[in-house]
Amino acid sequence: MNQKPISKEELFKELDYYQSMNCKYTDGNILGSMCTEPHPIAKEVFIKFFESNLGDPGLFKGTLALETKALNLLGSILSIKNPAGHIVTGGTEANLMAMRAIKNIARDEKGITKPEIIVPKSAHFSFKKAEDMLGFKLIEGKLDENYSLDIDFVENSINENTIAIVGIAGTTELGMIDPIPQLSDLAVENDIHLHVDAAFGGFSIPFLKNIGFDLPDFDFSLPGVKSMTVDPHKMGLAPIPAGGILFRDKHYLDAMSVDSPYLTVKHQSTIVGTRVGATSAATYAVMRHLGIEGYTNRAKEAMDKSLFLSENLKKLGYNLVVEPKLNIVAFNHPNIETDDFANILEDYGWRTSCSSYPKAIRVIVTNHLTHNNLVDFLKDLEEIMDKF
Ligand code: 0PR
Repeated sequence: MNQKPISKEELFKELDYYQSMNCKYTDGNILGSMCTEPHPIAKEVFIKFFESNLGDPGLFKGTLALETKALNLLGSILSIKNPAGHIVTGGTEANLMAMRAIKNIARDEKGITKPEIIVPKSAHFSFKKAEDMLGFKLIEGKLDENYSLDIDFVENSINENTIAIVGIAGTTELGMIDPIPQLSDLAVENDIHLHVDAAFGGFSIPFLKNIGFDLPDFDFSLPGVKSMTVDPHKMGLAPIPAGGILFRDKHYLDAMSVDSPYLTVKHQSTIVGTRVGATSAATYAVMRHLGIEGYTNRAKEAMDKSLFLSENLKKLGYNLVVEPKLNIVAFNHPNIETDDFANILEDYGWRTSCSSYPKAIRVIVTNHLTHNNLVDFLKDLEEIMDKF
């Protein structure tokens, strides 16, 4: 480290250099990110609350109250009053917490020592981390022709060690929604836990359903659903790191609570100790600010743009993997291998990403993408189609 302090000017010159290396959502060429430019209100509130530590919430009672209020707002869009849970760092931590609670309850209440959890093949890799850290066996469920979890596979895989099923509402790669109502029935019949990972879809499915989009029930209105992941830092326009874990009741938090004797609260259920409070405040603020109307408009806009993109891709001769259910469009060039196609798009300045199953270019139509950005993208795709 430098011996003497350096001036703010000198420091910021250096920082500006590094910041200039970053992509910006507002550049309009980031096509593969579930995150987007946080809402200006969220940014302001984040800075206002940035010293809050919810690891010692007795010192930050106001921020703790805002965390509860943010959870209640999340509950209000996911059909549950007063959910138990936390605003955490993201979908990974939320999924880890859900798996941890489930595993502890199955061990303590049912004596299950070799637990198995069924997830779709399309599940986010955070479940593999959870398997590694928590020591359960992950059973990867096969997908049906719509890339959703095959219900027969689940039914046939349930055995005396099965402690949970995971359904995804908005898969990472394709934005598909698993058959959550049927999974809920299976969970109830077999007395096992159903966790719904709506990290991506949780901020759009409720609003799209409200305005008539034909999407399945996926939330706490279904009796089998006992926990849900929903991420404000994805479609919720909150700043990173803001994930949400919601449980049907406090029993799930108690099942993983440890004593924290010298803190202002005597028990802690979260994985991290010292934890950011600013995102709880910012999540609450942006949700209140936008309201149902604001999120509905954004979800609708993202879907309209996704359908505009998918229809025009088809017209140009590209192969869609599947008709989009949410705002992710996955497609291939008829003659170019996906990775090569991604490289060509990169040369044109587009930052796309590839899905792995099936292999395809995956465009997440987040709110930072304007109609004009998509028109420019389609122009380049037309040129690529003519060339190859
Ligand atoms: N569950 C689902 C369904 C997800 O899609 C993701 C992340 C997670 C859980 C984990 O969430 P965290 O990353 O918040 O822990 N899905 C995104 C993805 O892999 C994450 C992401 C976001 C990646 C922005 C890149 C990016 O630029 O696409």
